[in-house]
Amino acid sequence: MASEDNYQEVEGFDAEQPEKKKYQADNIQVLEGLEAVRKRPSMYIGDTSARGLHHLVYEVVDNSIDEALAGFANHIEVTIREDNSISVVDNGRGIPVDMHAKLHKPALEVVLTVLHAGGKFDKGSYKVSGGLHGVGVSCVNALSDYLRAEIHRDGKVHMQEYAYGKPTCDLSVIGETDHTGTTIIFHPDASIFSETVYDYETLANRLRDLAFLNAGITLSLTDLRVLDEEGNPKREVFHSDEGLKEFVKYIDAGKEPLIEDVVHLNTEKNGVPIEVALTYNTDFNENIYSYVNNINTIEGGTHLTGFRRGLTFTLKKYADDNHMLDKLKIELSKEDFRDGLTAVISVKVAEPQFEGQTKTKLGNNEVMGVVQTAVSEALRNYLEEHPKQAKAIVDKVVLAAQARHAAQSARLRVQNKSPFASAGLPGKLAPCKSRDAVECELFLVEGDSAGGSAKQGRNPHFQAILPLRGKILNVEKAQDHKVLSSDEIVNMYKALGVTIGTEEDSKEPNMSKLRYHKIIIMTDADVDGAHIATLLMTFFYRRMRPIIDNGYLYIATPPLYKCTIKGKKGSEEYCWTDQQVQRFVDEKCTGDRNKLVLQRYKGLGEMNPEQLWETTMDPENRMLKQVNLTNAAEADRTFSVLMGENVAPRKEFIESHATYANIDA
Ligand code: 0RA
Repeated sequence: MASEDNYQEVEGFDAEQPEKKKYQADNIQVLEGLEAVRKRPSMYIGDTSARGLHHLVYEVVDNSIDEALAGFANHIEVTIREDNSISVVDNGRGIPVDMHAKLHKPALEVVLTVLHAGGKFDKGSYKVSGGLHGVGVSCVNALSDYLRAEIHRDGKVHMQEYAYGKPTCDLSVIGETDHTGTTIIFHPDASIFSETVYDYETLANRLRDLAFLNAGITLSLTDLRVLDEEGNPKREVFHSDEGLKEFVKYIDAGKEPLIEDVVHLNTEKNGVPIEVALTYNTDFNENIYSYVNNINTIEGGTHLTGFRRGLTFTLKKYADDNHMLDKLKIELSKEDFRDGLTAVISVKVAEPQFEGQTKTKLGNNEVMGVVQTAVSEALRNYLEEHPKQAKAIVDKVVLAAQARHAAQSARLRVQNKSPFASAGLPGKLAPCKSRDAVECELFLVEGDSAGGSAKQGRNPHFQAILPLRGKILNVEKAQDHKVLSSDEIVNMYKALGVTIGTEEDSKEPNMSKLRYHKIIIMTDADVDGAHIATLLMTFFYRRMRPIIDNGYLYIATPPLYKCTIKGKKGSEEYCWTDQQVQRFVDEKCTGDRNKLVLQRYKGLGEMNPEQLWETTMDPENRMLKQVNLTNAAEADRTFSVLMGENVAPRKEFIESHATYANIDA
């Protein structure tokens, strides 16, 4: 294909203009395009915080994924370099470097400087992958203070460099090569982004998703900032031969399967490629993850609705046809089919319409029916061929219906109008005076004694204390009615001012009367404390997700040590790490460790109210970690793995899923 044909659809191009004028006009358009991106970056990449920063990588990787999905690449290497620049290397055909006949520049330069020019130009194909906004690699270029493109093509290595979206040199040949491919190296512009440090886990999660979503492609992540004892950088390779089937197994790794199989379909209907995998476990939560063109559709949409309808109708019909519901006295609700369900849905849509608050809800109506049909066909075949597994699933659905019935009365307990609730506030709560949720904080404190200290040490104007006795119920393993008859959990609902509907189908919490915008988990700095913190995080994750999504959940960090200079009153300092202790010795004890009196705190209970206030509760001094769970599938898997028998990984999990946020500074 001639490159002329490839690029004829560059926006704004007018073929009737005289040659010279046309050239200028195109140039202006190019500059205005990238200037617009730099002026209003959020319009193009969502935001300029950590999310936008990572989005740059997704954008470049998605171009390589497209090349792989077109059948020309199977390997994508992502590297975080020492200076937080990123390199993305693929083994595709290489971005074309020949002169663009009409724009008078190399095709590569067009791709890197014209908005939306990076994708495919022939009408028949569509950009299958694509970051959330599908803005193209030129946006990445505009928002980088440095970008280097190296193209291996036609036996030569071609190279060009850019700054702030503008070329700083002409395209040139810098060597010879025996293969083809594209390398993009970029360094985000610190004057645009509020955060410029890449998070390994965030990128790893996205690349892992992409490997499951695009079977056969190998993606790797290397972090040159982190070296092991032998000097090797941190590195992971992601590859899946079985696609979503493996994805579902990966998510359910910590769970007990209800059926051993994963029902897997991979088909195309009316030109819509559809891949779905589903299984059931013995837990009671629903975990459905849906993707459109490799984008996680957090808000769902027509593909998800089609899936649910296909699942519900097919299971219900199978159960009816086989007289499995004849004796059941209660009506089944569509929710009953989803207890213990884990599923991933991936569709590729030529012209996706994204709606909703975060533009992650698919609006295309034509997708609903095709997904429903595909799921119905595959599931019906599976049920007919596997009567034993089919019975296990239907039994579970019936159990869910019965549990839902039992939960209805239990649910009334957390309603203020219910006869169980007195004035609405639990007796153990020490409420704060302020009624302004934005400034109010609720401390969930491990144990009555630490709770007592916290009550004495707090600032009662905006800090409320709710002591929790020991371990709260593991909501991962409990049905609704159990969860809602636990005193500790009912107390949390009441203290927070959160209610849940009395409607049969409603599991959704009503947050409109939420009393606190900071909910702070305060536990001992030991293994039990970490377990309690994880149980609480699981509770919020499963039952009050908006608290986490809004960034309202925090973990307090009591110090591990108190350092004092021997015989010197008022010299004490609290330390959280061994390095801080060493610094205290170096600076305050003039390097003489004999002058150090080191007190190790084992639990919150060892601190008196003043110390607790000073180190852990006072917004001036404390360090809070904000709980952030950006990847729901990964978090879900982690919770079920953690909530198993294995104690050790919990602390590590909290460390890696809560970022130090000096939010009070
Ligand atoms: C346009 C046309 C062709 C390939 C590409 C773009 C391409 C883009 C990227 C971005 C990252 N990796 C990439 N690999 C390829 C087709 C070129 C041809 O016909 O040979």
